[in-house]
Amino acid sequence: MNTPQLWRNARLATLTGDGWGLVDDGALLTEGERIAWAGPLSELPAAVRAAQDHDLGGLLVTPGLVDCHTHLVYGGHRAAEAEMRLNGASYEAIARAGGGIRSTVAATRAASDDELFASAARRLRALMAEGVTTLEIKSGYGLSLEAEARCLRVARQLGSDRRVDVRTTFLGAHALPPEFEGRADDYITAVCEWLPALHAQGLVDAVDAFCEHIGFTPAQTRRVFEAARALGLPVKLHAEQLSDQGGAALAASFGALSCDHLEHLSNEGIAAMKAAGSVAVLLPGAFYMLRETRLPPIAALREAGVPMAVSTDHNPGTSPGLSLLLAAHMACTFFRLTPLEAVRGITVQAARALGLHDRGVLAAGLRADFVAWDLDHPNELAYWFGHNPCRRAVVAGTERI
Ligand code: DI6
Ligand code: FE
Repeated sequence: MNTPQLWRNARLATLTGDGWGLVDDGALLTEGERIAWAGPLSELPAAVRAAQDHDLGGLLVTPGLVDCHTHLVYGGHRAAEAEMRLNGASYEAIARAGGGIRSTVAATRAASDDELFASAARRLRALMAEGVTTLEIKSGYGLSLEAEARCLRVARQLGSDRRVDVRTTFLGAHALPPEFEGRADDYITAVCEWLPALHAQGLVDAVDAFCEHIGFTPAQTRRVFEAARALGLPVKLHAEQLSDQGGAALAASFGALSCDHLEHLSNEGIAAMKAAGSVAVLLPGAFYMLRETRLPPIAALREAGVPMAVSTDHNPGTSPGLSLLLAAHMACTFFRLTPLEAVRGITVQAARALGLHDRGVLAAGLRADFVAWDLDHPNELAYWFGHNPCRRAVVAGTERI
């Protein structure tokens, strides 16, 4: 298992340092789950030349893609709601009328474990086919202890065959379930009580909340974060998506891994994120689907040196997309990220948004997660759309077929 394996005849884009890290006639040496060496084949130490050999046929090799913000596990879908929106109803109006997230909560509660697993697995296959090797999955469509646990268990199960690494995030504070109507503070009390129970079952890697006028207030969000902190769990936040609630600064004060969406982010929020080292996760799929016009403050984030990640935000309401490459493309066209920023945004910065420092670049000592593409240059990852150039993927040193 730990026999060194040589992966050669590749053009590497290591993404080490600040650039693409291009290496022509490159090679990777893996040992078990790790990269033991990466560089030009001509510089490979002679002693390891006897390793098992894989010819990558001249393909471009990048780090495996990381989708750092998804709501992949849910019942049903919301195509009819999307149609209502196209006929003039707003997302907020639908949410206030009990549709939106709540209708997915009802469908999720009604689904069997097998149905939840099967539908999420279908969606996951689409993401994996395009080179995703790590993804985050949030709960947030169960909204009871039992239903949230079920969704998190399904998420864990999706990663159990080790063809993809799944990180779970507890998003109990996503929406108010109908049984708590008019009692949002009581619901937050319940969420804070569920968290230790879920954590004790090994189901929670991070904690998230939806801080918004149609979600939860900053004060309620703070209570959730305090519960997370008491357990030593990292936090992240759906912040400043539809309005400026000061959520990013609040999350940053808890050392948040990331603040996500951020169309309405203020300068104070940017400064707080910079100081805390929080990653800005940009979600152009939701921006597109909601036909938003207000852009996240990309130039100010860039100037402040806040790392920017890009994700699908896959969910049935505002971003039913299953292409991380399309998200990267949209981050360039809509948000004006450079192709280098977008590609770093779906690799190294996305890993950082999950608190993972062992992946996202190709370097010795890191996880051997990489993808071989039928492309000349990595800038093409943010160029083509509706096209999948992924040819091979290796996860923790093992090729996935
Ligand atoms: N923000 C979003 O864009 C999704 N959740 C959230 O907090 C939307 C979820 C949905 O509409 O089902
Ligand atoms: Fe989201």
